[in-house]
This record gives sequence, structure tokens and C-alpha cells, in this order.
Amino acid sequence: MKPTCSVSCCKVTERSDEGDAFEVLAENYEFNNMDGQCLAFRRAASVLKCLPWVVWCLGATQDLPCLGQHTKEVMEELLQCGRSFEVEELLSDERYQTFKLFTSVFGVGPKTAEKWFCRGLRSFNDILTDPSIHLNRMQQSGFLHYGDISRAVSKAEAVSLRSIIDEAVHAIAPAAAVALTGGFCRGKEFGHDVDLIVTTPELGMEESLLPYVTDELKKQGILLYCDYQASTFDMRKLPNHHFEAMDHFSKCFLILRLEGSQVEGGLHCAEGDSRGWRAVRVDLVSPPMDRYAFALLGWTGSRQFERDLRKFARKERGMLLDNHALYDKKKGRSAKRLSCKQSREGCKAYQRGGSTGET
Ligand code: DCP
Ligand code: MG
Repeated sequence: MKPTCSVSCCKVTERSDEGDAFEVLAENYEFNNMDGQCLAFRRAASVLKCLPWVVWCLGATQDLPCLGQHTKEVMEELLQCGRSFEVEELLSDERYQTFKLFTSVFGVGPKTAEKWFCRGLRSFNDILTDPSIHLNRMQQSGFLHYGDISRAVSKAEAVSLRSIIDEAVHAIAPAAAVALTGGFCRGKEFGHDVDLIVTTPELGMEESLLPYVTDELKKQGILLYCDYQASTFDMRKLPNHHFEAMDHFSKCFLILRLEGSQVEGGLHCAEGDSRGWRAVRVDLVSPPMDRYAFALLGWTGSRQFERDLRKFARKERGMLLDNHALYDKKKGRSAKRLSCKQSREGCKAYQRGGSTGET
């Protein structure tokens, strides 16, 4: 393995598919249900990535928050040897490798990966040829389109899909708004999916919008998979400060067929792929217009930023924030809207320090 010399990036190798040293450690804790340790490494990685300078010695990090003993030990190893033996061991560990492979399939989380691993399954072939394995619809689609959906989606592809959804939405609701969110909204050039927020000024209409949109996509012959979840949003409920809780807006998880002719500069496909189309994962979420700002903030990410923002709201401001609302515990009421100026500046400040390739 080829090490890089900068700890601020914390790469164990220069090959991007082998990823971040801390991300490997965090992932391994996630696979072992050790949420606290997993979060600690993700936090530490975020802190280091935000530094505008390169760490050349451990002493330079002594005043930084969120760097625990274990993190410092790994950093020290990286600084001294240019590699982390713990990370290298994990990368060649059968359990880690198998979990990594299985969870790369759409619809397979650590629990299913564990079940399959404990049954002695180690490869996709083992899974697909085992008669006792029952794959749900999502996992079937995950395997069927594995090559395409495990390949990064380019910004041009995301923009093209946004236009396709925009057209389908406007055929039904001319006043509707469609916004690109998730990683592309943070300026990423590539992502694992395309996240879009769809809303209409007519309150209540957003609840029935997505089934019409997916019907339209089906008519066009581009809907390869659809998991629709109706809204369970209850405006009387207080924001949920538990970060991992999904929001209650109407949403759908899709796989769409994208034609190369619709993408400026062509598809981001493997060399030699001459099909002229590819499958792409797309998430649509449809909040009521009066919750749009909160949904947009929550879906823009990154996950760590959202987590820290909620913690900041709770601990420093005595407020509860989630994708539905911002609730002031002292005043006993929710904010009607978010101040765009403040949120944008907050985002910029966070992103300025980031060295994750996101701007
Ligand atoms: N999100 C969240 N909590 C989760 C999952 C997602 O708050 N458990 C938010 C933050 C994410 C956004 O939703 O930024 C979109 O989720 P993605 O998983 O699509 O993440 P990104 O778009 O940021 O990354 P990628 O570019 O890989 O798609
Ligand atoms: Mg995304």
C-alpha cells in the first residue's frame, strides 16, 4: 500500500476506493453495532478534514476537540510509519471484507450482512445460489442493477435527472418546486445517488404528489424500482432530537433508467459499456411548503454536519431541530421559517474548512 504523507487527509492509500483510515475504523465499529466508537471516529475524521492546515506532528492537534486516545494512537502511527497497521489488518479481515461487500448492495444493512455472514456466505454467488435465502424486492433490484448503482453518479447525470423529475412534476402541479439536495447541493461532483425535494404551494397536495410522479415515470418506461412511503407527518409533534430517525414526509426510493442522450457530456459509465443507458438511484422527498426550509437543511447534509447542528441547537440554544421544524423550548413554540442568511453562512463556514472534495 502506498501511504500519503498528510494526516489531515488520513488516507492509508492513495487509491480512493480503499478510503479513509478513520472511515474504515468507523465502518468496522458500525458493522459490530458499536455506535459510540463509530461516531467517535466519524467525528474525529470530520474535525481533521476541516483543518485548513496539514498535521505534521501530533502536538499540533492537542487543542482540537473530539480526538480521543484511540484516534491519537492511529494518527501517531500514520505520522511515524505512513500507515496504520490496525487499518491494514482490518482491510484484509474476512469479516470486514464480507460486511463491506454485502452492505454495498442496495437494501442490505449490517444486520442482514451479519445474518448472511453467520450462515457462512462470503460472496454474491453464495447468496444468489443459496435456496434458503429470500431476497426482498429492494435487494433483488440491488443485485440486478449492482454494477450501475455502485458506480458514482456525476453532477451532469444528477442535473439531467432533476430535469426529468421537474418535467414529470410540472405536468401534474405547475406551481411545484423541485430542488437538488444531498451531496450535489453541497457542491460535490459525484455522489452515490440523486436526492430531490419536491413541494407545492398548495398545502396538503404534496402528500399525493409522488404517486402521480412515479406513475408518470412508469409511463415513460424509466421506472426500474420504486419504494413509496406515504407521509406520516404530524405537525403537532415536537421535533425528534434522535438523529437517526427518518423524517415523516412522503418519500420514495427509486431506481431510474437514464439515457446517455439526455446527459450533457454523456453517461458516467464503465469503459466499453455500450448500452447507452444506466440505472441510477434517486430519492424524492415531498414536505409541505411550510416545512420546505427544514427539509432542505436536513437533506443537504452532510450527515455529520446535521448531527452536530442538532446537537448545537439542543445544547447551545435550548432548541430542538429536525427535518420538520426548529422548536424553541424556552418560548414553547416552533420557528415559522429558517433564516436563510444564517443557514447559508453557517454552511459556508463549515464547508470552508472541509477537505472532503465538497465545497
Ligand atoms: N441524511 C441524514 N440522515 C441519514 C441519511 C441521510 O440526515 N441517516 C441526510 C444527510 C445527507 C442527505 O440526507 O446528506 C442525503 O443522504 P445521502 O445518503 O444521499 O448522502 P449524500 O447525498 O450526502 O451523499 P452521496 O453523495 O453519497 O449521495
Ligand atoms: Mg445523496
